[in-house]
Amino acid sequence: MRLDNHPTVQRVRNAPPRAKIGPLDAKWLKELAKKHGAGDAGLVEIDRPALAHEVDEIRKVFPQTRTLLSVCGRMNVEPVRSPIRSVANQEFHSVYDEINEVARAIVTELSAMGIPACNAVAAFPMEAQLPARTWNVAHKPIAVEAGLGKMGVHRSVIHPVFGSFILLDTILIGVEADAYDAPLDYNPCLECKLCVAACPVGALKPDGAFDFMSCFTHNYREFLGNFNDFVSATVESKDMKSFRDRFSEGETTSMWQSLSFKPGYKAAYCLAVCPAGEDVINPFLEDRPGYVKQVVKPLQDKEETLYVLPGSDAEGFAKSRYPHKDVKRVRRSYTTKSVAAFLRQLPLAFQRGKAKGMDVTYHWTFSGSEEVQATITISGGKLTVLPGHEGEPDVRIAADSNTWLRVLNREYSMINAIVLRKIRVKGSMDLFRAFGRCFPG
Ligand code: B12
Ligand code: SF4
Repeated sequence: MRLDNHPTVQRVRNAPPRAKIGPLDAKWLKELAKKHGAGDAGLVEIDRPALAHEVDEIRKVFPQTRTLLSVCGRMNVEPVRSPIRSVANQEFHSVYDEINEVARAIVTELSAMGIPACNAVAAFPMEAQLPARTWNVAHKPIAVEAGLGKMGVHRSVIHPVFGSFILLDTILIGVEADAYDAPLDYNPCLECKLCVAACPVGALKPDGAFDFMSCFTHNYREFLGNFNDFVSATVESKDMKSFRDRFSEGETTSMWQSLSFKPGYKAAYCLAVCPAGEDVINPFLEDRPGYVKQVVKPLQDKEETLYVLPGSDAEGFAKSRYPHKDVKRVRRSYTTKSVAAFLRQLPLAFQRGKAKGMDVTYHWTFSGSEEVQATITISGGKLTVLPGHEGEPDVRIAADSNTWLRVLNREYSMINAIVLRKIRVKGSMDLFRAFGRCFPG
């Protein structure tokens, strides 16, 4: 049959022509979001310069995107603050489900009106196999541009009224709107640093720096990559005793609970203790020591297991700051698949406590299957990774890329690689070892 003769084609062609859609009424769009249950909503145009670095990722989800509708779901404060974390986790997961439903309802209504729209996922993203990052749409920078809040010291977005007790989602719309929102002109974060005081593994630093690896190792013990540690313990253990050294009976049961129901965050104390936001701040303003005693202390006093990488900043921090908590060493849970990934992961794994006093430039030259040059500088507690060779190095490292990856992934010994000259270090071996200490596990 010719396309022109197909009944669907004939019916659609004979229907009255559809009116051209857009630009959409911004006020109406935000009210639509609230009607479907969003706590708040804001709009950003796709070509906002502050989001330029995100556009390619957003377009992978929905290429026609013209407008970003940022929405938040509101969490109840007290459950998030409960020292019993299953209670807090239930609140997180319920609101993730809720905000996904809200986004879906908005998309359904827009689609029915002929407005193309697509909801990006709100809960932990399911793209774990992507090489660079596991999420496409980064909700935080969009929410900031949409005026929904600003990032606080704890690096989550704080809403001016609801405070830190929000979860985010974004609806990608294929039509322009007639007005867009601007970022807030102040930051609701009070800089009280209670989030820093509450984090059990010291992942948040007073100057706003964030130790991704320490948060990921502890808080996400039963998520994503850390599940690989459970699998490797199962495969590698020669008997039940050696398995239980790595996973106690309680931990195995807890892993089962995470897999059967929804994964349990081990902490999220940074959000729990945050007093910011007009609806939240009163108890903090009225009696600050009383607030700390009631909200922060129970989380600090809680007896629990803290998961750390051997030799990490978190290990030293947790042992000295929380002697009453059990500090358990666990293994790094992911493998590094390429030299490019190694260089990308360095800032996430960097332990600045281990870099104290260092002022060193390393020139790396990888050969073999990946030919890459990089300059890595560790100075003033900061790490910089640049492509190519820049400046004068203190240490030169030349490595066969496959061998380097096998050493990183604990499949081959560093000493063998050096003896067989597959890895060559020119300069101080002490400085080379100091480099390794900055990336434990
Ligand atoms: C990656 C991620 C994480 C990572 C990194 C955290 C981070 N600060 O970005 C980990 C796993 C540690 C994490 C933890 C948590 N997260 Co989270 N997370 C995300 C995710 C998927 C993307 C974050 C993002 O856009 N970062 C980009 C920039 C803006 O963030 P940044 O802080 O400047 O930079 C960090 C990241 O870029 C990260 N990074 C850079 N490259 C790479 C590569 C990889 C592979 C990874 C994993 C990370 C990473 O390292 C940087 C330094 O920390 C979003 C969901 C989404 N699709 O947007 C949720 C999200 C940010 N998380 C959220 C929440 C609630 C949490 C937790 C409280 C979970 C919990 N219940 O314990 C903790 C809080 C930790 C903290 N203090 O930040 C909420 C925040 C809501 C809000 N009010 O802002 C979001 C928006 C999810 C949602 N739909 O609501 N999260
Ligand atoms: S706890 Fe205090 S410092 Fe931390 S994000 Fe909230 S207001 Fe800012």
